[in-house]
Amino acid sequence: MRTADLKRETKETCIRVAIDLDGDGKFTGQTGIAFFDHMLTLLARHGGLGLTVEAQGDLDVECHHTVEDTGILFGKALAQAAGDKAGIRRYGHFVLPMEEALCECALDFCGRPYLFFGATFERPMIENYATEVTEDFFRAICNTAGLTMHLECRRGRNAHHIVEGLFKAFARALREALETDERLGGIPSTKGVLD
Ligand SMILES: [Mn+2]
Repeated sequence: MRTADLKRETKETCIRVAIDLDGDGKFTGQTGIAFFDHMLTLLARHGGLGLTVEAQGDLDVECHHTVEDTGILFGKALAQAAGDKAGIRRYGHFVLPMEEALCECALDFCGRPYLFFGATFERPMIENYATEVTEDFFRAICNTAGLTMHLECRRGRNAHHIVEGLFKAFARALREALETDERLGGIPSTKGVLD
C-alpha cells in the first residue's frame, strides 16, 4: 500500500494530510481557503491520488501559513508513501494548456530538493488566496518530498488559469513519475538509491 497519514501542529496551523498514491482521484477535507480547496481537488483528480487535507490555520493573519504548511505535510506524506521508490518511473513531464495559459512541469523524484518557479501574476489575490503563495506551496513540497522540479508558465493572462494550470501540470507530471514501470525494475537509478 503506497499510503501515508500525517499530522502537524504548530502555533499557526493544525493540519492532517492523508495520501494514497494509487487512490481514486478524490479529495476530501477543507482548508478554509475555497480557491486552495479547488486546487487540491484537481491535484487529487489529475494526480490519480486519494487525498485528504484537514487544515485549520491562522487565516486571520493571512493564507500563507496554511498553504505553506499544507505543502510541507503533503511533501512529507508523498515521500513516506513512495517509500524506497522501487519500480517507479521517477521522472515526469507535462505541458498543460488552460485556455490562454500554458504551463509546464518537469520533475525528478530523486530525493534532492530543488525548485525553479517561473510564473508571475497580475492579480495578487483570488478571494482569500494570495497568488504568490503558489511558489511557497510548491517549494515546501520539493523540500520535504525531495523533488527536483521546474515549474513554469510559458504564457498566460488570467491568474486563476495560471495557478490552475500549474497545479494540473504538476499533478500530471507527478502521476507519471509515480507510475510503476516493470521494465525499469527496482530502484530507477544507476546509483542504486534515490535519496
Ligand atoms: Mn478553476
